[in-house]
Amino acid sequence: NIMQLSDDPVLQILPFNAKIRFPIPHPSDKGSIMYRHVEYYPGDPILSLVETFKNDPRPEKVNLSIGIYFDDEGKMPVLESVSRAETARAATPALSPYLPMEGLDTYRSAVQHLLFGKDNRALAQGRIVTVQTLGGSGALKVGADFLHRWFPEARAYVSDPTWDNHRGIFEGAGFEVGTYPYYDPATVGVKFDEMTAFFNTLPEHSVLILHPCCHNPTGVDMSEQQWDEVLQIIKTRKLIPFMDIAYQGFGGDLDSDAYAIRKAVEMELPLFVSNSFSKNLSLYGERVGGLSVVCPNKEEAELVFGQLKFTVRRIYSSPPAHGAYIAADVMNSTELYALWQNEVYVMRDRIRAMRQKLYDVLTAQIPNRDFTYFIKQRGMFSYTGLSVEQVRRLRDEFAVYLLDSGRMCVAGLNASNIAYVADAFAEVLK
Ligand code: KET
Repeated sequence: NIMQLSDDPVLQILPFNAKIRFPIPHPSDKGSIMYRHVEYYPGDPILSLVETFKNDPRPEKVNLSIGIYFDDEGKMPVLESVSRAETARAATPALSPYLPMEGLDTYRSAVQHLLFGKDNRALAQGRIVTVQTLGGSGALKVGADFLHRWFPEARAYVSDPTWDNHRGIFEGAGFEVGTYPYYDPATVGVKFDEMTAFFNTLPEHSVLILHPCCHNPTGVDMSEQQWDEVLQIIKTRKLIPFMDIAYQGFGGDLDSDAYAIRKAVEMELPLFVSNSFSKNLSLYGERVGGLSVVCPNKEEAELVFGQLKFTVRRIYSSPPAHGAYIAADVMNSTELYALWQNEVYVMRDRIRAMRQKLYDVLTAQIPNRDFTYFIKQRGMFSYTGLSVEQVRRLRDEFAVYLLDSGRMCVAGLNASNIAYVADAFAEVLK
């Protein structure tokens, strides 16, 4: 319906997994013929909701939509570690030459240490290559372009459900994208047997997009034993694991959140890793990310590295410098690194505390319902199990914003709004 698309901002928000069918009717008819064939873009389900939230005049409104960490005052924090690095840098005005296609050296090695561990053998063997990218999204794009170019027959598979843009980026790179079974609403766990059975049907070189920690949107992660089993199947069937880690440090700790990555390297898998510092350095707008590829040997690593640079050259030539300098300064200083690590754990612990609070209030109000999943889920997100109708009621009646899928960004809760949100939840759940 044309009027609905243009008039009601809430109706523009599509369900999380909505398939958009083209052609979508144009929202207006102004008589132009030039761009008549251009398909209407109804907006992104996450980013559009943020806009709707901004325009909501109700003072009690609560944003639990986008994956951004807010502190207990409801503000996006400037980390002390980051601010010290910024101050030090600002003291010496610097030129801003182009970075090389692959990005800043000191940044790339810092990424490798954080993901794989400083003393990883594969690093010493020179078979892991890393390029700096425009956030985690840029890493996914460069990796997807590379894979589609060199494995043109391969299909890509994302978890059901996943972060919507996984599909978007891989389809944009020319992939046919399927889903693999993952989330089980009945147990609020992983459909492990179904998932592994599915992986066992896939042809060689199928690309699996995996969340090594803090699964988005469900908050449901695999155990280490489950990872071991999955990685063994991946190895046996010669699949290509592509691990997207955007929340390192928000689940367990910085090392344990990299368990699946390090285990895959130990098992000599041909691994792709996209990482993002948007959340754990609170540097969203700087676009600081990386793509790492673990290769069987140094010779192949050099071939891959060359093609990654070429891929970057053909998209945006070279990455932005500032955020990479800041991230490198934090990671490469013993003092700032220790400070940063602690700041990440403060964010993680605050999210955990909010989970606990929500659980406590809801359990007190609706004692016959099991809310333990709120405390078991990990990272920034919780799949609340709320229906689209309940989510819409939260938005319309209480100005509490979740994604239509029922995904809540737990980091949007704080001491001032938790009681209000919990009451609103209880109200729509009753
Ligand atoms: N991977 C995952 C799993 C992810 O959740 C995000 C962002 C990204 C990559 C992108 O990272 P970046 O470094 O910003 O390019 N997710 C949140 C924000 C968004 O949708 O863009 C979100 O899910 O709300």
